[in-house]
Amino acid sequence: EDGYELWLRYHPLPAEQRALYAPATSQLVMPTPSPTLVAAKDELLRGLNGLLSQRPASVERVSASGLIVGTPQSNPQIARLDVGLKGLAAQGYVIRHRRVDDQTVVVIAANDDVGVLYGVFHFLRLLQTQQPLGNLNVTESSRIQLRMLNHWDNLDRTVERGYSGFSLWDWHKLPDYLDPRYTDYARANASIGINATVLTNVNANATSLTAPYLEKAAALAKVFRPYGIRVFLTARFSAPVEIGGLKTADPADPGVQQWWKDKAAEVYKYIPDFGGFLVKANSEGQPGPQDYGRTHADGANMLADAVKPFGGIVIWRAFVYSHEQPDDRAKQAYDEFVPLDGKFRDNVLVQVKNGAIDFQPREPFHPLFGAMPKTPLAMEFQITKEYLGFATHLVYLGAFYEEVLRSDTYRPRQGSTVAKVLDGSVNNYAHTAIAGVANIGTDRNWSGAQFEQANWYAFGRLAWNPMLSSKDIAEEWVRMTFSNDPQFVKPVVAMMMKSHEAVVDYMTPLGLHHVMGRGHHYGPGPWVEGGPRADWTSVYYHRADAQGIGFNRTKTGSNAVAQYAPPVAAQFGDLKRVPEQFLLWFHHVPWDYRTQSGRILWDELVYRYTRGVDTVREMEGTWQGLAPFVDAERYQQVAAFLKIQENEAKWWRDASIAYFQTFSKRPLPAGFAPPEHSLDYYKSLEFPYAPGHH
Ligand code: BDP
Repeated sequence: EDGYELWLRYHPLPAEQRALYAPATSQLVMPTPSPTLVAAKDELLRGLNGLLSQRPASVERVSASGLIVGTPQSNPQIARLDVGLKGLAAQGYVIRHRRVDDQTVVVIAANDDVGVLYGVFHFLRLLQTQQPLGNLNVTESSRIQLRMLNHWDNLDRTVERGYSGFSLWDWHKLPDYLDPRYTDYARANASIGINATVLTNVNANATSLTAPYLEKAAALAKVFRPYGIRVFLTARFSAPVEIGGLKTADPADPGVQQWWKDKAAEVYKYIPDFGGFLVKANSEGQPGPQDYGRTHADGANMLADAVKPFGGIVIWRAFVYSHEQPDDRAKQAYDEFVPLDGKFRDNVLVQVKNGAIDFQPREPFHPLFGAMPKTPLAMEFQITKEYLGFATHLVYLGAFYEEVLRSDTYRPRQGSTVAKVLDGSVNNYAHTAIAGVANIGTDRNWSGAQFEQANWYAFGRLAWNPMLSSKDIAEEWVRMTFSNDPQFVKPVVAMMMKSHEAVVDYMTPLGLHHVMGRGHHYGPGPWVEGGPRADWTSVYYHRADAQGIGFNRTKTGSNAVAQYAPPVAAQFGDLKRVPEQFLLWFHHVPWDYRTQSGRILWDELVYRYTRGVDTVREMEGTWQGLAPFVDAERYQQVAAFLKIQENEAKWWRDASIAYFQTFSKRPLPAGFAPPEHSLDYYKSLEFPYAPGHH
């Protein structure tokens, strides 16, 4: 097995389990008047055939136990049953036991076809994870309207920060050839409730908005449509100049406004259910409204007006930092966007990264969450592991997503978690969205590594319901992807759940951040300095000196803490109360500062770096014991990648200790091995062909 099947791995269940499930699925009442229902039925039959070797008889009325599936419109039997569809949100579904025609049946029902498809996937998941089917009573719907993937895919098929091969979108052969993989991609996403995809990189190419490329995008949209997935594109702000022949892209210029209106109309001719535009503007050299003295709101609103007549939306990214380099990059998005709250059109969302710097192994939640009550904010997580060891390091991000989603913004009051800001319950947002930067490419296993699939999976499940437990999600995924055997499930879930803390330990313990190799972000580079921008170096972020280490973001420093609600600011700003995981994020701390363990800061750093490496070794040991439960191909790949991770964790530890010791000038605590090589050796390592960097 190469992992291609993902978690939709419908391999035969054990005989006892089949014997339990087979009678419940002997007949099927499921008319399929729409492509989505056809897809749902195909999936159901494929799943039952694989899991149970069962092909239910398609009937109009049951004469034995079976399944009744559909909407009140598609299936007259569902119209007659009261299964509680009233008030269910769009794409929600129910799964219930009922007595129909004197038979016990399972009803999978929804108000819309996509809900039915989701219900089918849920039902199959119950079988795949070997759940009891007695008295099913499932009601599911999502408060997050847009659960979206952001592909950072270029038209030449390279993927920015992609570590799993090339882009799935074969632009050259589109629209004529539709790779069957597009359908499998759609199935996988639909199975976890993902309903939107941005096909193109945020560092956008205006060519994607020309007619030939719109035709190609339309062909993809057509494949995805039955699976409830809407297509979005990134919009390059200077497109009117680059492909429109205009002299300016100034959003106040009537000619520019008209150009975008015409362009939107053209896009909707190709893709009638087009979702809208995602825009990165005035960030890292991308063009934007500020080039013309206009604000982010001016730019977003112009595009919003263009897509409005067609029901489209604009997702404007808050990942901005300007050319003038102020004292602390962490403050810039907040400073630029909070004053614009209330100035955006009602079809604009602002998409905010989970933290204020940039997808670090761990960051405190972004202070914008909760701070823009009049502007729907979308979450941007990164699924691809740009700063976390690329695809080879086993890091389960579900645990980190959960940590962020459950963080309390205290805006406007205690209990206003990031999840509640996102789902609109705090500020009554009209639009809600969670986006993830995809880790998907042409590798047979889709994500570059078997365990990377878990991050795609966890992202989708948490976007559907941000209150789910990441541990439960990990367990589902392990059961579906590998095995239901408790002797396998338990240790693997435990390994996944400690993997995030491990990477934080060996890369960025105690709130360190942005200390990776320059540009590619692969491997340790705490010594990185100089170059075009101070805030693209490591020394800017860790600020190690003879006295101590860490970025002072308190009142006596950059005062970035003041961007949080007062109770949060008070906690983060207080050396005694700041959660230790963010210690050096917010404070410059003396080397001999006593940490909670009783160790001084320097010793604690060494301890954590070492603990990170030790955890990876434990993970390797765990995996070694599990060979009997996994096919050889997937077993070997995971084992080999864990070895890479171990070596690189040690590289991180040793290089970081060797470097920071030049400031702390302290010995390693007793019993801790010195770095294997000299600091010069680590500094000399270079990776000109590290993947994924533009
Ligand atoms: C950074 C990446 C860069 C992206 C940028 C973004 O290094 O490749 O273009 O974020 O999100 O993390 O726009």
